Amino acid sequence: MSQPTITEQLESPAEARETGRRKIEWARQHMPIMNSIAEEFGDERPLDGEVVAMAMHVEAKTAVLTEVLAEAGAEVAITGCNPLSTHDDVSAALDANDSITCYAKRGVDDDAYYAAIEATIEHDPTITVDDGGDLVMAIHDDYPELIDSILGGCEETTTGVHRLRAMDDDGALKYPMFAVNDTPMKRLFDNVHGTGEASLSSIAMTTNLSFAGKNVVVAGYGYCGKGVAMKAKGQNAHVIVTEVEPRRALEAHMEGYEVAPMAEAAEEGDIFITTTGNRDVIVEEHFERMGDGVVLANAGHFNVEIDLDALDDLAVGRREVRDGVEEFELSDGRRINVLADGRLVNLAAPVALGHPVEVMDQSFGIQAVCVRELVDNEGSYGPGVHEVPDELDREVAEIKLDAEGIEFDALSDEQVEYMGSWQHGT
Ligand code: RBV
Repeated sequence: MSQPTITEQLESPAEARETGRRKIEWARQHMPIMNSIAEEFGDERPLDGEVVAMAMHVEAKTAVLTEVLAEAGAEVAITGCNPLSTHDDVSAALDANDSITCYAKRGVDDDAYYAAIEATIEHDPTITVDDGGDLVMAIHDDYPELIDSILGGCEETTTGVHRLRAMDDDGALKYPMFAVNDTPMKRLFDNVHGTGEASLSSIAMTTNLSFAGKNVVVAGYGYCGKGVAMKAKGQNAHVIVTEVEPRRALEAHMEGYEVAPMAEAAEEGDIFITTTGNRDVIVEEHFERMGDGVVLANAGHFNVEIDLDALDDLAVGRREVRDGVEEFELSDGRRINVLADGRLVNLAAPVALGHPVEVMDQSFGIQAVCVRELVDNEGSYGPGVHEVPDELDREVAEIKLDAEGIEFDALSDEQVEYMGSWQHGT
């Protein structure tokens, strides 16, 4: 069975290509890190002869990463990492690039989603770039014969790194994977500011409702939850944080948020945003306590945080009240609104654009230098999850500071000596 590319699936691919190309050009104009890396890659062609398979959110910024890898000499096969985050026009523009084959299409069912992942694997990748881990998992489950010729891969997101570490602990991860998510350049910016801004803007655009004066419940106070809470506070909401980890609960408290169990927060909240990466965060007992008209959105990678099956069982009626908003009516007349089918609202709502260009420039800068690192050091990273070498993260930070025209200090020799010694006291 051969999986059709996006071009083969669209009625007017030429038109789509044109709008997609405009979106990519806009993003690229605002991605100084990717442009700097592209210049180096274009000269040195570090990926000549490599085949990169990617499963990521196929939209304009991701397209820039994809094209930069192609400009470095790679053949690239790409598909989506979520059925609702693909922009078909961008997908078509990418597919028109001679070095790139793109299978991503918005709104596909599970079978078509996984068939597209398999189609990228059929290109016999030597490198994989994943967001969430579905690609790496499919290779281990269904194409183990390819593992020997794979140099390694990179994982973009918290949930994917979590899955990989569990796999590694079981001895099941058979090639090296860089935890791109865990770098300072990624998670202090993309996870905090990117998730915060994009989740709130997607919710605002999808509902046309204000945050001001609302009780916003943020489930989880990891990097993503921190960002969502901070931005919601900045929009004049009263923020209630729910946590299961005592230090994080305390941190949220010390940062000025109300902290409460979900069972209590359920009664207070107007808007709920889940960011935990875990399942069953908002379940039946919480739906039972919520007020009329609440809005539920998820910003975690998978759609497991809000128990939609339980909500469906409770509901006497269900209808789409706005594009991207489904209203569940309960027997006592209360209405609970769920955004984007409980999928990550920052990317999967119909109006969502993903995280802002600037933060994705950073994340994808790390992706690009990690791919280069795998090729430059072929064979020196063993199977398993690897931290990204800190000098790569610093390299990307310095490119960004340079592009922003920001100068910063350097340690003197005496300071370096001082920091490296233990003899200095009072
Ligand atoms: N993310 N990608 C985008 N391409 O617009 N926006 C967010 C985009 C990534 C982000 O890095 C996060 O870790 C991951 O999506 C969650 O799937």
